[in-house]
Amino acid sequence: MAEVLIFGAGAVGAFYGSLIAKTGTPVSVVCRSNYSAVKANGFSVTSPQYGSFTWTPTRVFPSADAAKEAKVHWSYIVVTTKALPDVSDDSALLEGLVSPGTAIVLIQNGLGVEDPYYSRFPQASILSAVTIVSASQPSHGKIAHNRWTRINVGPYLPETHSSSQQVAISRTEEFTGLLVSGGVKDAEAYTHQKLQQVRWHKIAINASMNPSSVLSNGSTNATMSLDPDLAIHLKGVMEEVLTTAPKVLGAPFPKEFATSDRIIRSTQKNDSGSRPSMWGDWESGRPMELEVILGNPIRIARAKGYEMPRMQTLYALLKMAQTNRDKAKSKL
Ligand SMILES: NC(=O)c1ccc[n+]([C@@H]2O[C@H](COP(=O)([O-])OP(=O)(O)OC[C@H]3O[C@@H](n4cnc5c(N)ncnc54)[C@H](OP(=O)(O)O)[C@@H]3O)[C@@H](O)[C@H]2O)c1
Ligand SMILES: *[C@@H]1O[C@H](CO)[C@@H](O)[C@H](O)[C@H]1NC(C)=O
Ligand SMILES: *[C@@H]1O[C@H](CO)[C@@H](O)[C@H](O)[C@H]1NC(C)=O
Ligand SMILES: *[C@@H]1O[C@H](CO)[C@@H](O)[C@H](O)[C@H]1NC(C)=O
Ligand SMILES: *[C@@H]1O[C@H](CO)[C@@H](O)[C@H](O)[C@H]1NC(C)=O
Ligand SMILES: CC(=O)N[C@H]1CO[C@H](CO)[C@@H](O)[C@@H]1O
Repeated sequence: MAEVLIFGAGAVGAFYGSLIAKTGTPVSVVCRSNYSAVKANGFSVTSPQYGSFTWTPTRVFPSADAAKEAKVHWSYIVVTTKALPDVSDDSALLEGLVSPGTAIVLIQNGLGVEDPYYSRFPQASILSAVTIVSASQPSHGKIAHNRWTRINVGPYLPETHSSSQQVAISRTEEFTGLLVSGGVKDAEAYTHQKLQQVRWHKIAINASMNPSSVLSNGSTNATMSLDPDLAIHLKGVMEEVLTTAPKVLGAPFPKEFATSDRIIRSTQKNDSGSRPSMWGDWESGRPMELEVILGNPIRIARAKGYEMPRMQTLYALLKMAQTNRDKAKSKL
């Protein structure tokens, strides 16, 4: 039977892990700060869709090294840490866990998250997943699913000559099938190309809203999109990404993907007071996912000869704000 390991069982990892476990598949987890709580009591999940339930993972490990000692053959290693390549290369921690037949699934935001895994584990199938779920872990082991479950999974196949293409495609379908059987009705398998288009399209939203909220000291989505000057700025960033991505990927976006005007209009209408999660990271002194949301898109486009000056401005300002914040913190 397939054995699944969730690496970094926070909000997203524990949520999807708990649903895959509903299929009867053994699902184990690597935790960190929440290890003792999860080891003792498992996860308790609350969800408007799935109700309240407790999930006891098959095995709970305090670290990747501890998971290695269990000597399990993992069919899937699902990576749900925050993608912080400037802080740590999490792919290195999977050395010794990946064996022949292991597929690595990345459920993370941003661009370029697959590359470290793809380079380090050339034999493994790399699956790339994007989700719009809204979930959090308000205290250790307590997972609050707020809304949405949509998740798209695609094989990561940047080189068309790769001989293991077919394997990665069938593993994508198999993994998506696990999610669907676990109750995630809107899990869907995409091609490599369409999944990368989804990643770029999400960058248009996250790279415009997230840094702008932090740099304007915590504005909500609705406040920003209703302010005449900020609305011009948001649209400018979105357009920059939405016109650059098709050139980088060599194909136009599918017609059904929202335009910048549609995104801004729907944000204006939703005055629920919500802010991008990057604001929460900023306020609580945690590292922000700056590199995968801003730095990597800028560098990937630049390597193909395209500049995104608005993105570059946001990136430079926010990175220095983070550096200064951390310097001030370390003096305390
Ligand atoms: N939450 C959402 O609604 C949402 C929606 C869409 C996409 N995403 C994306 O999904 C990804 C995961 O986000 P999340 O909200 O689930 O983050 P999260 O709650 O912070 O979960 C990440 C977990 O990984 C653990 N971890 C990190 N490094 C580890 C290591 N070396 N060994 C063991 N455990 C480790 C963290 O432990 P610590 O507690 O010790 O840090 C934490 O429990 C991100 O890329 C995010 O942008 C999230
Ligand atoms: C606010 O924007 C961020 C995108 O960066 C998103 O995560 C969040 O869901 C948005 N909230 C609403 C209500 O649109
Ligand atoms: C930023 O907002 C916080 C509240 O979220 C407030 O305490 C702080 O004074 C503000 N900083 C500036 C520079 O306005
Ligand atoms: C608006 O945001 C709230 C909370 O952030 C959410 O519950 C609701 O579904 C959103 N409405 C729309 C139309 O996106
Ligand atoms: C990016 O936006 C999505 C909504 O489109 C949201 O779920 C996610 O949390 C955002 N990521 C960050 C790091 O803010
Ligand atoms: C580092 C950290 O936050 N550890 C916590 C893990 O969870 C237990 C139980 O909730 C806490 O007591 C620890 O402080």
